[in-house]
Amino acid sequence: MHVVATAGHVDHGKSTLVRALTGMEPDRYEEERRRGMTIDLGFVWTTLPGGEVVAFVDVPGHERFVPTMLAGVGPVPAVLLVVAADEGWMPQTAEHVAALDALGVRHGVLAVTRCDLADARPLITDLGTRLAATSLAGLPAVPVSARTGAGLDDLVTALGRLVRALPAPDVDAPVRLWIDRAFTIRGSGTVVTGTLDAGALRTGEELTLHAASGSRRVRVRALQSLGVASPSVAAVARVAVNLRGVEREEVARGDVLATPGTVRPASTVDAGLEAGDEEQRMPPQGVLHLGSAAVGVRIRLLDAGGGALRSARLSLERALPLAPGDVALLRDPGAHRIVARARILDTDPPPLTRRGSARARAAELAVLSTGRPDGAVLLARAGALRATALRAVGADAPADAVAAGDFLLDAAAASRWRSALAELVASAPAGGGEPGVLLAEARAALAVPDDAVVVGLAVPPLAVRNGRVVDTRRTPDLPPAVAAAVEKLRADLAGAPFAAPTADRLAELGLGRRELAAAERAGAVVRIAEGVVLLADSPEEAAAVLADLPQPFTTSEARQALGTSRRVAVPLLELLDRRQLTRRHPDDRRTVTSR
Ligand SMILES: Nc1nc2c(ncn2[C@@H]2O[C@H](COP(=O)(O)OP(=O)(O)OP(=O)(O)O)[C@@H](O)[C@H]2O)c(=O)[nH]1
Ligand SMILES: [Mg+2]
Repeated sequence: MHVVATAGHVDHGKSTLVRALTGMEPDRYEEERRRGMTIDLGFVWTTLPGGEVVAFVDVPGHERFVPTMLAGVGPVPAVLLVVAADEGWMPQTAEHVAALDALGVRHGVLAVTRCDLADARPLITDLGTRLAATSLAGLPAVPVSARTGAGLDDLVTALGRLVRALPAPDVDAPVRLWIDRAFTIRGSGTVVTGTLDAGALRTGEELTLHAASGSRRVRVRALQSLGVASPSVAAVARVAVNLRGVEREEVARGDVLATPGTVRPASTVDAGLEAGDEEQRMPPQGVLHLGSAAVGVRIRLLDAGGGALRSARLSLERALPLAPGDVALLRDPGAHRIVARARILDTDPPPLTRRGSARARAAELAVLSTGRPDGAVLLARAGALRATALRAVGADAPADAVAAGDFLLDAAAASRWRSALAELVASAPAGGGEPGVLLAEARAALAVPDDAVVVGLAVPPLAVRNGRVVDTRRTPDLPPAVAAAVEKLRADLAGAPFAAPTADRLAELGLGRRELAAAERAGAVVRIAEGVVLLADSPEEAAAVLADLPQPFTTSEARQALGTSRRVAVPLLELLDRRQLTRRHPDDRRTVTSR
């Protein structure tokens, strides 16, 4: 399936045209039909003569509904631009084209409609000139009349050519579905719809719902695409997702369904801004449009200079699941103007506290946003960079880069760090205390940006156990009885990893003080408080669950998300703080640190 959004000035004939193409009614509401005007997004579809299925997202043209238009085109990479032959280029033609240009939409068809009312030819020349400087340059133009049917066959042919030329979606990518409609179906509950632009959805799977009220795991009860139920739906598709246990009031347009653990809501981000018009001043606030979302935003320019390329810190009124590389629009709703295209560069930027830190940050962001930089040069300069950061700037990773979690390491730097780490662990005091070196200590000693880098550097005979880098040759193996007991504990915790066993259960398993101490030294379990025992990898697992929450979160929110009691949650959070997996704020709330 392919999805194409309409665009164009109010009343130019968008809905009439897709109605003629599909035989379906895009204006769903009585009020729309009474006023002869599209108010909300419409969804219709058809099968082209070549067999391709095309779904249209029909958008409103009225200037009041530009935010709705942006929600419709946001996740859709192809457009049917409609201009009435008798009216020509109008203000919302211009605004819609500016938006499509800023979003980088290159695929589409230009329909010059109502050609029964005026000669389309001079207008086609005029439109060609106006589009020449935009991403839509060279768009194939078709004169048509929805009234007489003239040119409709040519339009169908052009649409066939358009969809065959669209890039194939990555169906293995994680899902980030921008919700554009939410409603209730009697007997089934809440249904949300959206344009699935990458990845695939399956009935029964768990997703993270990122909504205004927060983020939580939800389960897919049923799926439909174009009115047909299906156990799975792959991109590109219009999809309706029936969610289990979600109230209608909990979801709205602009919310997101995502593969768990892949994106995390951010409310402060750094972005490279590309202003359409260099002369205009950047307003201090506006609305950020991305996917189907529209969120108020404060814009703080970081660089003092002018020009078309700026960098800015954006403070969003509400957290959105953004990723580096996302392209969003900044719009000044008062002035009816797209003020800039914002390429998200960093979704977890450092605080700007010191004097001059904004300027220093701008310099860093400039490196990230310069065209298509050489990945090897960037990596050699930094030593370690997040793979997503390299990808966001369009740089390829050098072939000899070393992967470490989310990071890529320069090969020479990695080998230097490995020797340094081995020395550090060798010089750690042996004896009764905990073996090896804390991850955070090693990170500081090596001056690498993240614990994940240390984990990637810890190759045999080094290993990471319980948040410490140890030399496995110096760490004892577990006695068989203890190993067996730990396996039983692992089975106990399989479904509920944070439900620490009771004292009775520990006794039953034969895990007394000495056995637990041995299991902890061997890196099998972690004692987070007196008598509170979890599996060794549970702190990282907890951090991953908590990363899905809106940040910062309270202890009670964390306790609920982890499905455990305060007895466990409180010391577990303190352990996460110590391991720098979380950061504690003065008001006792916490943020998961970036990793
Ligand atoms: N003569 C003639 N009239 C047309 C044609 N296409 C649309 N119209 C008329 O133009 C008016 C607007 O059509 P719509 O399809 O509602 O326009 P729209 O672009 O969807 O409008 P919005 O959704 O409100 O932006 C209606 O009165 C249509 O009957 C055409 O090919 N020829
Ligand atoms: Mg319409």
